[in-house]
Amino acid sequence: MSSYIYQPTTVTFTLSPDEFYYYNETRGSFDIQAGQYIARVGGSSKSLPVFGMFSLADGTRKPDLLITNIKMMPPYPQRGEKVVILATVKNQGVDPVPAGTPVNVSFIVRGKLTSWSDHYSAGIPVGGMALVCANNGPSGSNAWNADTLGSFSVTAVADPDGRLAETSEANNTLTVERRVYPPAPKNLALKKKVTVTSVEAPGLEGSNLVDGIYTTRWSSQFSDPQMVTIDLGDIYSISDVVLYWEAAYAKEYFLQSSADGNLWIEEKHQTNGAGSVEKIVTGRNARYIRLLGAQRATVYGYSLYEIEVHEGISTGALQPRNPSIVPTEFSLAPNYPNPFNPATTVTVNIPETANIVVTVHNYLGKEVATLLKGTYSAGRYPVLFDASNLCSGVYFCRLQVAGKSWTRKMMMLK
Ligand SMILES: [Ca+2]
Ligand SMILES: [Ca+2]
Repeated sequence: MSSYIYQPTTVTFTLSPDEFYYYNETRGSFDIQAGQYIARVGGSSKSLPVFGMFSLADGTRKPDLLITNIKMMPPYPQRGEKVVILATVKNQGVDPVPAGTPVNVSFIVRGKLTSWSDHYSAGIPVGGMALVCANNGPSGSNAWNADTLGSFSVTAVADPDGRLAETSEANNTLTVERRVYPPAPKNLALKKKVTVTSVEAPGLEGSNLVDGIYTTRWSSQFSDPQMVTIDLGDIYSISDVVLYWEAAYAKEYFLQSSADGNLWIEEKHQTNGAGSVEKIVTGRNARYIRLLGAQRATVYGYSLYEIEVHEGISTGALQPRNPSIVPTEFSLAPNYPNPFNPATTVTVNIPETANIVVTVHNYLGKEVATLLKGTYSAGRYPVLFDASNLCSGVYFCRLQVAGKSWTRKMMMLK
């Protein structure tokens, strides 16, 4: 005869609702049946000698609101745009939100209450979802003004004042990161006055260069030289000029700009043009843009679908800020913000009228942007460096005046 020593051991089982759910066809939801349950434990499924009993009682059926996503209109806002925020609210509880019961949502941008929705009362069935749109805000507007470039946090809170009894009140908040994008550069040439030296045939007039339609074109007579002049109507800060060539492009041309139509500055002398789309960065204040075709690439004329002249991303016609404050020396003020993503402002201090160049270089010394180029009067010039298309890393901003230069280190972190 052998003897056994029994040593008591406590085993704990945690049962979650997942172990009890069944699909209730009548209600169309996953339910848990109230009543008595037995839990059995043993060495195998045929031998479960240890058991315990417990019962589940019916609780109050409640809805459970959960914010599943935050959306914005427009979805990719540009700086300066009005943004309306929306939330998708799911009822993952076991009781519907009946029609007539408001489903309120507050929207918080960078920690500040921006707008809210208090007009949705169409009800949400069990397992259903509602798209709830901000309809009001602290200033009486339902829109948030996208005033700063870069990423920002936006939080939506369902039922913020706790009107609705839910199975969980702790899951009513969702925070996501969204982004404000730099505005698309404005095409200053659109519908402006164009003069051309010749037209190949009716229907190919110079006005086709600035009609905003990329299938209509200007074509010159089949001879060199030919010229296009665009009058922007006023002096603007110009970041670049884009040429959309047809098959009959220029092998050699000069692109020039002028503030008064008399003194012309050469922006580019192309000697080996390949047609297609060419972008010429200018970074200058000008009223007139002139394209002088010197040598055609084909036996045909000069033919372009469109010429775009993009406004400088700075502040239109660049003027010194606070003209009464005149700096005492040339300098680059620390950029703000730093580190930045994706844009930062550099202030250029100019004590007297001078010919200056402000460029940005990567850590290999390669120039990646021209921020200012030309003659500027005394003042402080804040200029925006937009690095949306560049990668993270160290950049150097460089100011050059009369053979001297000043450099400032900047850090972009994406
Ligand atoms: Ca909830
Ligand atoms: Ca066109």
